[in-house]
Amino acid sequence: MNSNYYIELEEKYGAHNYHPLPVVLAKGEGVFVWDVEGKKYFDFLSAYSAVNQGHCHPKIVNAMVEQAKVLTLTSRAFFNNVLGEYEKYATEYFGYQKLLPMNSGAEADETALKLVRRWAYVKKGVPENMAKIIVCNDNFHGRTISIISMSTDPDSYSGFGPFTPGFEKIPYNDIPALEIALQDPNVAAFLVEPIQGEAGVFVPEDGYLKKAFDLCKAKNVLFVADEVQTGLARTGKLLACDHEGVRPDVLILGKALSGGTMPISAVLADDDIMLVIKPGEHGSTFGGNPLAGRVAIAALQVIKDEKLAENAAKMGEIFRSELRKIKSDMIELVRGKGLLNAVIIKPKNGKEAWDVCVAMKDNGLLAKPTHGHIIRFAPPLTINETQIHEAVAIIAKTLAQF
Ligand code: IF1
Repeated sequence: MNSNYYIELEEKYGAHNYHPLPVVLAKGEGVFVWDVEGKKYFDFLSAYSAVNQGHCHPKIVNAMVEQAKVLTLTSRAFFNNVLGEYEKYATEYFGYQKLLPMNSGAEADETALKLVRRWAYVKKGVPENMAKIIVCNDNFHGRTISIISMSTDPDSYSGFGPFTPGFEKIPYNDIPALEIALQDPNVAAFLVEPIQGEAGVFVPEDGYLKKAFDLCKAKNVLFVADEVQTGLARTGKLLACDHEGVRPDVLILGKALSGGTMPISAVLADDDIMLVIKPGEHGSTFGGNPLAGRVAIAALQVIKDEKLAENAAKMGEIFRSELRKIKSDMIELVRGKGLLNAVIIKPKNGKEAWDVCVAMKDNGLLAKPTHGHIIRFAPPLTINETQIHEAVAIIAKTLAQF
């Protein structure tokens, strides 16, 4: 069967909630994917940063296969012999006392919203149902009703009201605006992406996260970092917050926590925060299942063993400097950190980012535009220097075609 067969199946039987690039993938290995016709591509999206360890990493897949033969799911009605080991491994790995296991990134963000509200009532003395959470304009934290209630992107929220109250929106990368918002005594937390991914890899000015963290501490407000996309070595450090030495009070992880094999997410915090949620007050059928536990341990081990953060930092520098050498009037700006990068495309003769992505696909590299004119480039963190140069050559060749 060829690509059109599969595209038509999805058109006919699937919800139309995406507009994918016209390519049908059948195989992934490391930094490469192959379509049903056997054509090979560089994957420069990495499933939005869920495949940091490379497609189908053998150590992660083996951990999954072995555990899948023994026990995949117990629910939390019973204990199992994996969850505690995973919780110990991951809390020591990131330096927190407790971990609450969930599945999707959105579920982890929702969990964090509940956690900080409960903490505000129990520990800060905020009056019941009055807790506020400060968020940034152009944020992306997921697609659930409460999360889109925080969104300033009409594509995310319009037509899905009514919305969850209690969110204060301020400009990203704007310390004075945060200072003003923190005057409200009912603020429970400040929820922020260390780098705004969907907004187009918006890197805040140096020191923003540290200043924001210090302001929050001065007002007894929790600093919550959504590292679902920026975490797990993507930006050249284990966490993007590490670039500024900030230790979030609440850390949200997802995506590459499973190496792209299955949905695994987590919220980490210390006892004085995490223990405000009592038995039976929050949960999930699959949250903390034994299969996820073994897979997450393997996925985290690979990040350390293969020094993916160091590689992301090094390869990212080379990638950005090589991109900036490309002579093309369609490249307006190159920005990013580690291997989370974006190119702002200046439309030319009616051609824009989408057309560039389709042409790059034809030349063997997959990337996706975000918000019309920005192309995000985020390969698996296992990429090597030769592959970076090959990829840049494809990008340059493609832009020269316009
Ligand atoms: C889509 C991009 C979008 C996230 C951050 C939580 C979540 C995400 C910082 C929710 C998810 C995904 C969702 C996917 C496209 C992609 C994405 F930024 F990564 F490119 F949309 F903004 N926090 N991001 O980035 O995690 O529930 O999806 O597991 O919805 O189209 P999830």
